[in-house]
Amino acid sequence: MRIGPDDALLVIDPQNDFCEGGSLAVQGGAGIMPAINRLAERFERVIVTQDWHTPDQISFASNHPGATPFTEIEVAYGRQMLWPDHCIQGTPGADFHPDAAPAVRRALAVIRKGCNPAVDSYSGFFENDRRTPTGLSGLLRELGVARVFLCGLAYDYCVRFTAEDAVREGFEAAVIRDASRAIAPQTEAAAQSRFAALGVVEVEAAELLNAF
Ligand code: VGL
Ligand code: ZN
Repeated sequence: MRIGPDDALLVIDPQNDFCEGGSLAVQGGAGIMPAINRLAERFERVIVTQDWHTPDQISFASNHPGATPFTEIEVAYGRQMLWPDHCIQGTPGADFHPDAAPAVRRALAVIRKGCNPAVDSYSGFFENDRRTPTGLSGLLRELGVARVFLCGLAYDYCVRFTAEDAVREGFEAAVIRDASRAIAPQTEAAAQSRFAALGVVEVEAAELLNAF
């Protein structure tokens, strides 16, 4: 494997709310930032996504009286997991984690997602209706990117759905396993089998750093 100008690093949601002390903390979340920074330093093209919700976001359990986080409901576009309030626009929880600052500084673009209160968005490409684009596909295509390497939070949600949509949009996709962390073991296993089925390769950061 060789990394070149038609490769891009996608850093998914390296935000305070997904790290220790945040409202939707992923175990070991902050711990992946040093690896992400090392990778970002080497890639010519770095793009960061940012979960960016309004307080009335449909996927917040708090907006459904009597509902609890981590249960599912039926919405207009299908089943939707309910979450604790997180990554609310302009709050410290939505800010990038300070340990991710070097990678964020390198980014040529920040793609914000989940801004529509009526539709959640895991993927950096499409909202959870799987139809409304964020513009990321067009950006990558115009830059001549053919392959994307994904890392960040969380492996089993936003990294997973971004990787799936990358393949659907005609990009090659690889997930950097040790530069991502999952919310739960069950959905982590589900993501792994989807990756295997779709041809999304799983790589290690050290392997990639040797490929420049
Ligand atoms: C995410 C759940 C809700 C993620 C975002 O970044 O994986 N997960 N919003
Ligand atoms: Zn979210």
